[in-house]
Amino acid sequence: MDFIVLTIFPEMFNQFWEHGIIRRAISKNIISAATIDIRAFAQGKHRVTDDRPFGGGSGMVMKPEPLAGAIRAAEEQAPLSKKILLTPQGRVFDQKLAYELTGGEGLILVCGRYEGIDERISYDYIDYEISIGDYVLTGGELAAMIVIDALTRLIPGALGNEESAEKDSFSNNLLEHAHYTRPRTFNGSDVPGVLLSGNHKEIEKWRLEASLIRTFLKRQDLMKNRAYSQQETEILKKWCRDIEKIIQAQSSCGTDPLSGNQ
Ligand code: 4F9
Repeated sequence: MDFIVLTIFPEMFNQFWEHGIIRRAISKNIISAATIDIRAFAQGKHRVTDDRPFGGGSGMVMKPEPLAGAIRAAEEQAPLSKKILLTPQGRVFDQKLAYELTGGEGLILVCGRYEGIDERISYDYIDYEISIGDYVLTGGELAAMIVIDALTRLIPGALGNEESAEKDSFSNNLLEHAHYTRPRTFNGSDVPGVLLSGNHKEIEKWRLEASLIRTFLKRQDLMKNRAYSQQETEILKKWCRDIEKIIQAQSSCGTDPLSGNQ
């Protein structure tokens, strides 16, 4: 997959391309990474890329001509890539959108600065607008890195055999179970015994239950529109029965603080 980032701060990406899984994916030709300096397409001695907004008001707007020049140069390098603008007004990025975007040849990611870019660029050149969340950044660069990072690790071969994107949080709309490594006891806490048992079936069952519990406690919103396997349904039903038993035990003891007849 080919990534081309259009920015007035290309140096921001130098470190990003040079570390961890992104670096390895580039060296294995699983992705290609390039930046285009929008300023290189600006005119005049000072190569100005921003200007005051028509209609007045505070803040500056990115001029259309340098952006159009940079986008055309990117299109020549990667004619099949989709052109994405990082903006708080876009579709909110999530794992589902990450999967969808890995289906394409590549992305041209346009990073705005200042108050935004001239509307005619969005209208004439941009295929999709993407937001990484409901907050305002000082520019699209960090958002572009987040999108590239999340996509790269989904491309087959980017993660080693040891790692897997299938088990990630969100890949099945559940959060991941807890992880432990050596030592067996740390700060007085032991690793759950089942993980030391060598019983793979029991370990898988524990992990599934741990995922369900975490998602229920931390992100119930993820659970609402999800289809459950038979094994998952059985786990949820068992919780119901266990909770029911706790409630019944307490009401038969007459200790229910709400019953008023203790
Ligand atoms: C981009 C915010 C994507 C959230 C771009 C200022 C942005 C952003 N998601 N904020 N420029």
